[in-house]
Amino acid sequence: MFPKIITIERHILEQQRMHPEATGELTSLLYDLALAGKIIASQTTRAGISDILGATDSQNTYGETQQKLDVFADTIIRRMNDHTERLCAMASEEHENIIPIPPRYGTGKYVLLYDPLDGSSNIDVNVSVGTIFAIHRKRTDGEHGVVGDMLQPGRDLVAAGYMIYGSSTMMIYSTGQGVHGFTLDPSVGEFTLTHPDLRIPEPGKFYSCNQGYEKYWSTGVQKFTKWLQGLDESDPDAKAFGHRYVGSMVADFHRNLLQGGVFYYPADMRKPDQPAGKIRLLFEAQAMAFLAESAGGYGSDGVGNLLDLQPHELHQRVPVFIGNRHMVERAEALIREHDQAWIDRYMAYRSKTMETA
Ligand code: P6P
Repeated sequence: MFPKIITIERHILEQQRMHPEATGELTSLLYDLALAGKIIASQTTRAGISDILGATDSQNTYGETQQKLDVFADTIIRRMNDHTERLCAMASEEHENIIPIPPRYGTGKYVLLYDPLDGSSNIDVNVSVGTIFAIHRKRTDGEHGVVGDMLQPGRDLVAAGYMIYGSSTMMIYSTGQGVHGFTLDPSVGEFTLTHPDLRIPEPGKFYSCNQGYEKYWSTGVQKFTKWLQGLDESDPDAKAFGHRYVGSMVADFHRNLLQGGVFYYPADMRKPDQPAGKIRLLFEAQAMAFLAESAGGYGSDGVGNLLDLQPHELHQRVPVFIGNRHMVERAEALIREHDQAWIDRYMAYRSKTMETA
């Protein structure tokens, strides 16, 4: 008897049937992203062979040097999606402004936000990297999308997910009806369903943070980090969690999704004028929080649910605590108890970005 093979196309179509109003555009958009993932994977898995390793002489909007694969991945996603008439605009972590659909092409009802190659600083050392994507419905008038179509809360996402280019190439996505994982079978060039209905295992097993920066974190986050190590004097019987940190958010999130755990990237107290840390709300955090919540977990900025944040700038940063709900809520409680000064600065930053919207 042949095993039942569910390709990503078949699965998305089955998901679509659960939405009678669906027109198939989202199905096709997700399929286009899967194809872009295959093409990107074809380069990331042979980066040392083709002349695609190393840095370009250009920088992105954050002043970070762009890796050749960053530019390649960004170009592939843009070109796979600019003519399909499913999108009315795109936004990329690698571009300061939104990417309009060229006038020669028609437009559609969705906007796509993406980080083309998250963790790209790891490429040259052969560590897993990934592509993160988020899809919103257009909400403004007019044919072409504008930045206001990008600035929507994660709660309103139509779909989100990532590709991870590691020991295998996988695509994980959710339309809010569970989280589903597909593994690329290179022999046939298809993503096939290998991880249906993923749920974050309880209790969490790992914590993921760049602990080298612990001395620069707020008191509440430092106490959270001690608790994770079983070193909280007020809870001497607390267990110690394993520590795993890759330095690619996609890879760290993926492990925690499959094995349970929390990923966090808090603000650096040395930079009081940057109370939101490093992670980008629209290109990294929203998608991961959407997936975490769809898999029974939770994503917070340390104060509240990341999905409820009303974004105000395309490249807005946000502190991130994402994974098992009990672990994330412990972080929130310790921050509430010890970090009022940071909370005040962070809330002022959030309302300031509201003013600039
Ligand atoms: P650090 C990659 O640049 C990224 O945005 C995330 O993928 C990753 O989790 C984080 O930055 C790593 O940052 O400061 O620990 O190198």
